[in-house]
Amino acid sequence: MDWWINARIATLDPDAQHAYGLLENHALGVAHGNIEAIVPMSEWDGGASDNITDANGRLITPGLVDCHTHLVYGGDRAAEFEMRLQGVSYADIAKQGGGIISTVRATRAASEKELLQQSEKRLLALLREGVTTVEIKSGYGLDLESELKMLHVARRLGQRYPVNVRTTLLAAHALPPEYAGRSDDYISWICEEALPMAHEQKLADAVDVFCESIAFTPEQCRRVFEAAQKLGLPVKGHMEQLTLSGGSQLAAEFKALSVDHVEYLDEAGVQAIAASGTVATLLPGAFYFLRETQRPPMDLLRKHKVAMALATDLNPGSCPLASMRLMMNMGCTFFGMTPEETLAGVTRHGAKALGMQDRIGHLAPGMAADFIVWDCQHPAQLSYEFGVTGPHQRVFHGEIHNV
Ligand code: DI6
Ligand code: FE
Repeated sequence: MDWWINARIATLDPDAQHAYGLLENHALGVAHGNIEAIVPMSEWDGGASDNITDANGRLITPGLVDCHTHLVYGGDRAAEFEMRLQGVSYADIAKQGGGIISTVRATRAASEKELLQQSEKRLLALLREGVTTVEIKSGYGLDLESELKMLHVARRLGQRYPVNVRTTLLAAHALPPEYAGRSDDYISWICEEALPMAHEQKLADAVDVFCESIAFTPEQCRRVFEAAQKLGLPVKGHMEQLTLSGGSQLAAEFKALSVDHVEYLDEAGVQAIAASGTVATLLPGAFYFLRETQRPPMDLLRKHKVAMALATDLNPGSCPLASMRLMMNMGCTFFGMTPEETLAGVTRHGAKALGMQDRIGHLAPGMAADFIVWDCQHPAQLSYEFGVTGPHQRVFHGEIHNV
């Protein structure tokens, strides 16, 4: 067994009594990529082991989980950023054929190799900050070849780097120009062709929709969810980001893994997702970057005990910010989360939002040995500081992989 000794361990164990599941002066034992033991130093008897790492009082947490990204895309939207700064809204840019569709053009034009090269720098930025699991969506291809190309790049990133990659088909992200005025036909194409093909090629672990006034209606999203359900794929949705559409109740009906953004979510929606065990994924980076003012209903989410994940939404239009640490800080400053809520959001609840809570997201015997030894001691430092305290060691499946 390999050991990390003299550590402060924020286990994030759901059954723990202490804040953060914090254990002082403990040792963590790893074998075959899994956590085998977590014991107080006073009971540790592993001195004869080959591999002993002295954490010297440093903090260990689960590896970070970014459960919502669009990090595979072509091009960038810096010019659009300049327009928005001059007062043109995100929704207006989308209506004028810019926004998501301009990234679709760049993504379609990129070869698989180019897409991989452009995307890996964003992935690496996340990994360097302690991410060990990341979700990656399609949704900038919007035709069969390009959607599958995006998912294929996501899978290749997972093979090339020490990170778990979960892929999500988000063909229902925007209406491609070929289908202008025929959005129901586009939804039929998703249900009858894109989804079955992505599933057949084992390229999609889940299915997502953009349920919004500038994207697809709840009725259209229902059709996508029904098609996903038939194939046994879990669903999730971009819900109530810019307006209240009732998409969260729909998602709850389908036992969605998560509803994401949820700034405009009302109490009926909160109750629905609480009952279905659906995670609310908060994305403060998009809220900040779009200069939104409506915050998610934090008190209602807490009152109904909804698990809150926290993620980057990393994408070229509404959050080109590849930093979970920045999101943790923004979760506190913009949404009023506590540092304990943000840490749970990027670990245990992020894992739940991916349906991976039995393997990752907290530290306990039997869980995957994906964890970070931080250059700090107090877990609140992870939300408080940005660009100061980084990972001292990044451990993936029991092996040190500093990237
Ligand atoms: N909501 C978002 O915030 C991103 N996608 C979505 O459905 C934005 C995507 C983009 O602007 O490129
Ligand atoms: Fe998103």
